[in-house]
Amino acid sequence: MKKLSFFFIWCFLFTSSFAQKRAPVFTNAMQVEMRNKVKQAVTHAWQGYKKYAWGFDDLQPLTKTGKNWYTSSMLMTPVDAFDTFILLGLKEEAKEAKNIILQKLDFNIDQDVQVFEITIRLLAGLLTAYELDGNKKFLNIADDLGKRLMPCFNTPTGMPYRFVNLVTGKVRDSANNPAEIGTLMMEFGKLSKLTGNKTYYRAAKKAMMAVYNKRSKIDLVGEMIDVNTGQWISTQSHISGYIDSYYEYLYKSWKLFGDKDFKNAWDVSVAAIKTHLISKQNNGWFCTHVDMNTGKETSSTYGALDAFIAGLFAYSGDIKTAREMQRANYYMWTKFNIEPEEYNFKTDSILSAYYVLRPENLESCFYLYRLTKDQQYLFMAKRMVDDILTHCRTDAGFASLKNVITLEKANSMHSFLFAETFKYAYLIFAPDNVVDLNKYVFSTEAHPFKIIK
Ligand code: DMJ
Repeated sequence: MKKLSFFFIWCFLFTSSFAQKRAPVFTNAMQVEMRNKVKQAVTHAWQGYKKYAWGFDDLQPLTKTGKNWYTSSMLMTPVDAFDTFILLGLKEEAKEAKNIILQKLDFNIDQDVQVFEITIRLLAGLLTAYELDGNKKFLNIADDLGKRLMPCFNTPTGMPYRFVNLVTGKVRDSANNPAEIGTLMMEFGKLSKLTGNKTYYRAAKKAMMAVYNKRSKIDLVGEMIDVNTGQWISTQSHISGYIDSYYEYLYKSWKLFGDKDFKNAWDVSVAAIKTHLISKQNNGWFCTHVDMNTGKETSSTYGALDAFIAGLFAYSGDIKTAREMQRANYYMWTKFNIEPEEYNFKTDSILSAYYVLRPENLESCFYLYRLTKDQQYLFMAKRMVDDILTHCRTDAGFASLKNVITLEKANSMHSFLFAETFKYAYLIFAPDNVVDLNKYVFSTEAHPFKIIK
């Protein structure tokens, strides 16, 4: 009898420890639940925008007021949000956004605007709106905006000024950076493909290749360049803000347009990133900051913006590097309540404690899950989405955080919450065909652009 009960206890312990080791499964039901949660969050944020900020660029979720970037509104939130509503099947919200865009959006505004931000949010949003909805008015507004932005390229190097006046064409700020110079290619290129006006593609490509041609002997670019002289103003090199989406668009422009010049530039650049910027740590692989000429480390800074790089590695086929970098991204997220804007990965401490509802960490999870189907990325994404919904929600929408440790909220809700953060949060848990990566390339603001053969 004793022997028998010992046998049963042994069987129980063996099977339960075996069960513990089995990887947890992210079921279909869990995916449906996550999709619904994200949809509810989107409608909650849109209700807040409609109630307190209708017609403005952005909602300020704490004061419950609207805010414009410049002297009058360019409808940042409706334009950035429209394609997310379509992809999530939010028909009523899509109709409301479409109506206000087509009735009110007018770029005949006498003010200097930041070329990069207007391009990635508005030009991209309008182009995708046209491709997904089919209404030609979206394309006409995009074309009008494109023409108003074009004077920015009138420099000896072809690299654009940072600001242009939408009425007079007056330009200013000749100190620009690779991200703001290179992250025009998909939008201006797409505009050319849709309108037949090749000048957009040519101008954006000339600008992007001008940055690439100014790379150092070790194939890195700096952080700031004079667009008139072509001289580097800052030789800091990294994949953080000011450079990040330049690299993103080298690869994505190749995917979207099939132009081999972009592929060659990407291949050279990514090899340099791997040699000089990747820093292998116990918590994953981070990207560091170095001098573009010597490759010598200047600061071990990483942050919320940098997190896009894991997704870009995955998308470009280097899954091993992508996995290691996402391990670092997730560590950075879970070490605190939510990832901080800037983080020193060698001292394991925060440099800038705010969080502005950025998407990049989720974006990388999205690419890794799509391309590996490894469920650990669904669990990672669930944790991040739940954290955002828990810590950033207000009764008017969602707020940025002043500090990821204290969780004190800040009075801003960027339009990229709709365009990117919510979109990737939803798509990770959605079937692949909602956006087929063989047919679309996401812009840096997560607007899906159709690949034209
Ligand atoms: C977005 O506006 C774009 O992704 C841009 O390239 C940099 N990051 C913000 C969101 O964090």
